Amino acid sequence: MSAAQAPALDSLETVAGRIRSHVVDMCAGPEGGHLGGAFSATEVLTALYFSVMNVDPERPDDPDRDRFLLSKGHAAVALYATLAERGFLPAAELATYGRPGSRLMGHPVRAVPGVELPTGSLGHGLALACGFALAHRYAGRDARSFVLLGDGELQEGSVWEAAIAAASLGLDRLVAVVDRNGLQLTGSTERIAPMEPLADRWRAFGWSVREADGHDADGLAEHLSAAPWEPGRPSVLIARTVKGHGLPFLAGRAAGHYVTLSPRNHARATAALRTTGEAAR
Ligand SMILES: Cc1ncc(C[n+]2csc(CCOP(=O)(O)OP(=O)(O)O)c2C)c(N)n1
Ligand SMILES: [Mg+2]
Repeated sequence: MSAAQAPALDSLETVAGRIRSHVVDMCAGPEGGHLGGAFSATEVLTALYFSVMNVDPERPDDPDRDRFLLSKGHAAVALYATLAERGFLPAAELATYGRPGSRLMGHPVRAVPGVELPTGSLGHGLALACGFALAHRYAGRDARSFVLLGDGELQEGSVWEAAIAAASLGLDRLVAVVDRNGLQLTGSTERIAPMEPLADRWRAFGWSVREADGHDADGLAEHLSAAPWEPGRPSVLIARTVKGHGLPFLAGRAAGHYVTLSPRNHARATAALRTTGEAAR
């Protein structure tokens, strides 16, 4: 592990708890936020930024840094909270989220330190990450490129076009994670457009595939650190997650996709997180 990786004084679980707490606060503001998909992705982001990726908030433009793209850019609140916890931006700035003049908008833009490219229009992140991986190869750099996709997002044809390109180019420094929470905007992914057997689909496209508990940050970190899992193949980790994980009144419900938390629900969410945090200690 290089000096640029992981100021791992706290457990990944503790860090994930702090990220969730920031997200809840942001979602109680006037803009609201995509809380469900932020909470399903929290451990993936925690593992990447606090254990796996070679990034340094003091040198955000280091050409050798690993790259990350939040292809499911609507989960911006989780990314902002993670970047703040990792030191890319002041935690106090999170209070500006969604307010006039803030650089923390509903979807991430490059004005935010640590954000590589703007995302939010689903279906583009994998192709962009392929571009990073190819550029690194041409430059002779060892950096890895990570991208987080939503499972509903997989309905975009451009994802599979990029999957074909990545495999045929043998981009084994490219690592995709699918947030497999089983829900998209309006309901169940399997009812709207069945994707199973998802792992076999990726394998058929020439990718090296693993599946894991998407809320076990340590397990995720182990898998992601070890990528590439097969030389010459891009890697995809299917992270089994729950949308709104950790909030009993929203978990697993499409209604949690986008919320503006009322003062009452803000208090309920904060209490639920506190209980989870205490149970973890
Ligand atoms: C091209 C495009 N179409 C539609 C949307 C609107 N939209 C935002 S989130 C979302 C659902 C995404 O579901 P999924 O990828 O499963 O994300 P998650 O469950 O992780 O929130 C949609 C349709 C968009 N951002 N981009
Ligand atoms: Mg989903």
